Amino acid sequence: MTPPEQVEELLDFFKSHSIQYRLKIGDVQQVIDEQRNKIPSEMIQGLSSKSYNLTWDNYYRYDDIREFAYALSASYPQLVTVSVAGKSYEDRDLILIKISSGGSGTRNAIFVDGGIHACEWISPATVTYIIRELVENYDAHPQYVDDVDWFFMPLVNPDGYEFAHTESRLWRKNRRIHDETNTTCIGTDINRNFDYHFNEGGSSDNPCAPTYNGGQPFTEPESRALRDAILAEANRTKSYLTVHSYGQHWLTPWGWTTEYPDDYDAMFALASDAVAALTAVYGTVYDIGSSANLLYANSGPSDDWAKGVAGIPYTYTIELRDQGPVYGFLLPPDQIIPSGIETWEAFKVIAEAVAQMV
Ligand code: 0X9
Ligand code: ZN
Repeated sequence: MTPPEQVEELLDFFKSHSIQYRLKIGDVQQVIDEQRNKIPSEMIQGLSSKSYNLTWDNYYRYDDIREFAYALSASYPQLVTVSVAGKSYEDRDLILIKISSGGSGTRNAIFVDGGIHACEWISPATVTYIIRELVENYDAHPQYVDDVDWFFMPLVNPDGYEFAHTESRLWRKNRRIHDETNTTCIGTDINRNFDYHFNEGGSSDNPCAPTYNGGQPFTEPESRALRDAILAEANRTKSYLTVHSYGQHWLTPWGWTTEYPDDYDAMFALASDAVAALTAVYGTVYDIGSSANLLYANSGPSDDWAKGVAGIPYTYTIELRDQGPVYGFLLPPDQIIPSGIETWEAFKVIAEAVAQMV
């Protein structure tokens, strides 16, 4: 991005250095402003509930997401248990939602998280949509809850998320201050802070960088809380789905090497089935591949750790809508419900497969 008064200088620089360029968004602020106070679409009818504010026609704040969790557990105490997995740096509760209809902890489990990156607002919006579908529409498809247990951390990085709402829309990291004497460079990329091939490329040890890895593994309260929540159920968790945006990629580990995991074929086959179900709804295309091969090298993300250390076999990073180049992280809120509807189809496929696993 460049401020208007520097556009001419930037273009001159490109031209004098023979650098090719292309305009993606002419006025980023205009796109951000347009997305405030969107008029509710007709699609939300039947989605809104009196006991919480979320309607999936707009991006909601941390407090609304937390209240949604507690409202569901109050309305459906047989299905939903809410706990606090830890505290964020700024002391917000990290909400963990368990959905289970019984089985005394013997059923196979799926662990889902959202909102690791603060600017990827479609992630917690889609994850909460899926939670709502499992719980409020339980009667329509009880098997997705009766055959597996679900664990959701819908907003891993609430401090960054709130900062993206109030101060800086494209903020990515958490909000930890590393050095009281340097408060211009703060925050760690939670998705570079996990202890598996830590700092082996595609992460930064510069606190000013958007991919700052924290200097050491698990320096961040949010990554520690996510780690501990995953480990608590790891022996029966068959799939870990970490929901990000954007790009429409269904990614497998690894990020630190272009080598494939030993069981890549099985991971690819299940991903293909999930993506086929997703695409069947609106034709939204996803590509499938390992992170380092499809995207770029990066190390210390939660999915590599969940597979490499926690031993969860079907571990995916899901990069939701869109493909860019226009909206990217600024996905218009009228795409939340379509994203929820199509992603739910993919999650059903994962749940059916997990239910069968031994
Ligand atoms: O770079 C990331 O952390 C993820 N992309 S994002 O645009 N949401 O920031 C991709 C992480 C992919 N996972 C692995 N490399 N294992
Ligand atoms: Zn992300």
